[in-house]
Amino acid sequence: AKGTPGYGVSAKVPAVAYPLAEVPAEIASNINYHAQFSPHFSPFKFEPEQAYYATADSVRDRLVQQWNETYRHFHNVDPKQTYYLSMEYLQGRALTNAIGNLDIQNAYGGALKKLGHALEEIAEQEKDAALGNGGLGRLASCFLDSMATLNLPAWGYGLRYKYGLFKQQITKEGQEEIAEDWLEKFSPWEVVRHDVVYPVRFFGRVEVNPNGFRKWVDGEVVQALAYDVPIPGYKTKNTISLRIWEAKACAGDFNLFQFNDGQYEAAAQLHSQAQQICAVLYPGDATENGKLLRLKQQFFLCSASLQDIIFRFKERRLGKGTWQWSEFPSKVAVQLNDTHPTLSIPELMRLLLDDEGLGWDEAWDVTTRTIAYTNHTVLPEALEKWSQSVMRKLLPRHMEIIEEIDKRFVAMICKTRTDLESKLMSIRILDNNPQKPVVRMANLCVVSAHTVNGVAQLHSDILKSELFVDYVSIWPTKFQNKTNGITPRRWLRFCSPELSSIITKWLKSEQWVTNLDQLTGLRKFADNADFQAEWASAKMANKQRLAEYIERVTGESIDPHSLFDIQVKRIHEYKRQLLNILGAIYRYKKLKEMGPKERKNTTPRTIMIGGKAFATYTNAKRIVKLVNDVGAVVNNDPEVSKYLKVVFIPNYNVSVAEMLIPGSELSQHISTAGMEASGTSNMKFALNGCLIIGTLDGANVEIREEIQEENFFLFGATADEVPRLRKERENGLFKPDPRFEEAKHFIRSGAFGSYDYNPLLESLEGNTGYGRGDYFLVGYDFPSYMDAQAKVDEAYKDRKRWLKMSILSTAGSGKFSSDRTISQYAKEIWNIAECRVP
Ligand code: GL9
Repeated sequence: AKGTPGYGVSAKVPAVAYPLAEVPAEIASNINYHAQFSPHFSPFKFEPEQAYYATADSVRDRLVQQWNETYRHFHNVDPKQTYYLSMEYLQGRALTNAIGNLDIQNAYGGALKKLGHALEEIAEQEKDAALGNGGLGRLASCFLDSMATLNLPAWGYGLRYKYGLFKQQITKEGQEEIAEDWLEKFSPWEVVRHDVVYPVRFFGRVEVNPNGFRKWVDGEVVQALAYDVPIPGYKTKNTISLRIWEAKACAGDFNLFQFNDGQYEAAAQLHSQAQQICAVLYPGDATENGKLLRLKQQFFLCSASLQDIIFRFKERRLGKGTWQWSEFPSKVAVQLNDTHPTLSIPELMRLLLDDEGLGWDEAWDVTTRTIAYTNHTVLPEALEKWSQSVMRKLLPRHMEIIEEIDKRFVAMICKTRTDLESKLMSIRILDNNPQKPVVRMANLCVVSAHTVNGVAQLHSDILKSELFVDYVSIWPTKFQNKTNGITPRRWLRFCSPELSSIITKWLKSEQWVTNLDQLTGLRKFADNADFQAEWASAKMANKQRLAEYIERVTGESIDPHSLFDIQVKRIHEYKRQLLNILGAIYRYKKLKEMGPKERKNTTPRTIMIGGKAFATYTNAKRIVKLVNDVGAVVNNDPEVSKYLKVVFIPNYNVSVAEMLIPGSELSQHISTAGMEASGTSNMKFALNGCLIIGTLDGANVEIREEIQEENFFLFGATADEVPRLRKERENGLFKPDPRFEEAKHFIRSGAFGSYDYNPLLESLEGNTGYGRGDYFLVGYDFPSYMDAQAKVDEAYKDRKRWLKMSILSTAGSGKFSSDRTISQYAKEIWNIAECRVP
């Protein structure tokens, strides 16, 4: 399976710079041009929707120019380049981001005004590109933004799912999932490359020729067709690519004979099979998903991307005299975003062994020097394991290669590390348990990658001391930490222009946008009354915008003077939305018991919770239902609703986050310690001057260090206490706090309706849920959580103190820029350097 001649750079194509419209009048005419000549709609309509598409087309023209220049420059310089392989990207909207990064807000804002539209209003027309589930996918998108902004020769590979993450609707029953076809009309942000097509094979058999060479033949072959999405850097020409693959049948696969015979479905069978591959994003939320189709998707990404990478490597060697495969790792770095693209390892081996004719040792050397692996979770159910028989059927040659890697690893241990022989059962790649023989993908990654990293210091420490402890003794220098980060462009500069302009004004420079450490310069103004007043008014403007949004989508009117308390993330028992809502229930009960005078002395709060539950995760869906039921009672209680509101925010996604986060004052990051690898929304909230109530988990630990402990509301057991507490819990040694019992009892009394919440409550008791009774220690952490919440209420009463804490949160967030994270990957893992387009 050789790559067809693809995206070559022909000397015949001159590098012409077409003049771009600069002033609003010219831009307006360019937008008009697109409305007329990119005929997506009838010509005489120019409603916000048409205006959006025409504006996007106009902005895309500018991107394409920079993008081609970037590609040409990389091609000529031929630097070492990184390829980020990820099954998920959560790009969100592109228009505001592109306009912001190109620094053309004023020009486009002015142009649209001339055409009778407001930029903000037409930007709302864009559907989120939601080709991911949560933090892992959003991280990949933040990374692309930083790679482009840092002028790194790097780009992303992914899949072009037709249906991205489902749309969440809240009904009386709770969450309902609705398929979301983000390409329903089309996306103006992708360019199809009809000349970039690679064959990807499935099934078939291994043929051995007389001189012992092995070759994968027969089976079915589908075509991978490239779509490129431009990723502009901030205030730089560099514009990199996110290349997403679509699966297509081969032209000859349509059976005209069958069609003419009236067998229409059979005739198109191969076409519809191919289409299935990229039809849906698996809505997995850190759960193992043993679907054959999922394995097909993973291989499809790996095979197409590696063929493309090899094609480009060869293309750039052409005309440079002789070259050798051993140079490949000095030109190519491949980063695996979790184990989902692990098949890159055997696929690169196969391409080198069977197609390029390398010997095992040479191929292994090239592969292991090329590939690096990031682990994103320690949840056992999320560690991918594939059935050996499924793998052998779908990918017979890869299974052979994996067996050989496993065999050589075992031999190496038996020869050099007899002390580890007793551990072989758990550290080798194949689990040959006759009941259920599987391939352990994380083990394959650790054995094959030159670097393995976790995503926050605590998480990386846990990898080294628990999950991968035995490998550390074999390869002590393989393991690293790369604490996650977020892009300050999308997550502050563009989503909160009010706060951004105050920061720029007081720092007397806008350099913080690309050098986020400069935010520490705000520390000296934390007590300054003028600065505080400006800060408070920007936060208030954002709260008002958020309140309007909430009213629009939920019908609930909330008081912008109440404390805005937000928890938004995927719904999962380990993230403990249940702890939050039990706290809210207790608060409600106490407010009911108070007299009017006492109530007046409390801190009014609006608790907002949002997030999607995996469709088959019953307890997560029950939590969604409970939050909604509690809201229905509390918000309609005339005695209490002035002091407490509980709102479920439907359909949480990237663009909703861009609205919520700037308006937040307190956010909850309250996972059971040791379970949240990093978290990234914690960073977004802190950056926006939102205080955190949280456990010592994931990146919370480092955020608390950076913003100083007195500005962080800490509670809960620590990661090293958790195993002992679980044991005690199992042995009946746990004595629940009466407040916890009271909250649960209140639900059971039917205060929030007749829905049967017993299964959910029982997961906090006895020996149910995960089989081990309150595995997530909600009961254990409840009292310290409530105490921390009481401190929040007190702190909020003191305006000056709260504002100071808010300012210090932003000021201490510099470390959490994805620019810092990506610079570290570039230096410490990829060994790549800047390649700036002149
Ligand atoms: C995750 C971790 O759970 C998060 O703690 C981490 O911040 C991100 C990014 O490193 O990765 N791993 C994982 O499988 N998901 C994460 O969010 N899940 C989803 O993306 C749904």
